[in-house]
Amino acid sequence: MSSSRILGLPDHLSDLNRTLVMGIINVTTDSFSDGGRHLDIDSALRKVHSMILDGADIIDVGGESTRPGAERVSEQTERARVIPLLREMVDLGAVVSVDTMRANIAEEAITAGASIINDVSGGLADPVMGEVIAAARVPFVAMHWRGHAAHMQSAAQYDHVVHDVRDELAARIDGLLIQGLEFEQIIVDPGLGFAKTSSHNWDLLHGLGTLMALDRPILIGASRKRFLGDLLAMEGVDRAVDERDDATIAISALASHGGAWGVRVHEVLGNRDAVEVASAWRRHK
Ligand code: PMM
Repeated sequence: MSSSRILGLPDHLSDLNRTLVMGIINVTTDSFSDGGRHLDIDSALRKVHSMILDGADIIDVGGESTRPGAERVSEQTERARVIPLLREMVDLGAVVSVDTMRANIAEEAITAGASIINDVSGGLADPVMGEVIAAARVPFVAMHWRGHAAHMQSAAQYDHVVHDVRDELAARIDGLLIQGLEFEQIIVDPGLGFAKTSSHNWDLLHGLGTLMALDRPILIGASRKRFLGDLLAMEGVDRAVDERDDATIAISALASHGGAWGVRVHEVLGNRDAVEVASAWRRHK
């Protein structure tokens, strides 16, 4: 597992000798896995509470779907979905990450108690994001991104996907440093499914070691994604979204063994078990 320190991460998460588990709560109408399920605050909080009991280290809340083809929601809608829920999550004792591409939402979220900002655009979608994160000195997940969801699949063209993603993430790190972030604030993510085919996703998982050359902790978001549906298809029919958790757990075990800092997942318990197994495996080598 990457031993790189992360500036601003709560102490109890800095010293764990295992991959962290980030549970997902999407407060959207159209996310591919849990869209529409958590739009009311009580149902969202029940899910958050159960993820905490299952051992989530961090809960990532998002108010805008980024599935391929999705249209953007307004800032006002995103704010109304995320900020009141975030306050309640912080009151419950959760370490909260906010999945947003908007600097204004990030800034308000940090004021309301968010510990981490997770930006699928790595700071590219909003030119002010870097300045906000630099000033706040919170950890920042910079995901590999080539454009908004509505058009991203047409950008899934690479000479060598692992080297190209590594180099584009390195350029993103440089850009964020120029905006004033500290190197230790940055967590990177190859962005599985974002301008990636199934085959690109597998290449990137296999190439985790190459991405480690960036010397930053790596977050992996494979949970329930379409490439798992493809892999497990039977008689030409993709495996249903909510029947992809066992495959997600297998990826978490392998990614953890391969050195991932964190896994972003919909169902926490099995993934937490997987990273514990990987950690025991390492300890007994
Ligand atoms: N995937 C989704 C949304 N946010 N954030 C990071 N850092 N990495 C990901 O892979 C990622 C993300 C899309 O999945 P969802 O709709 O299930 O949240």
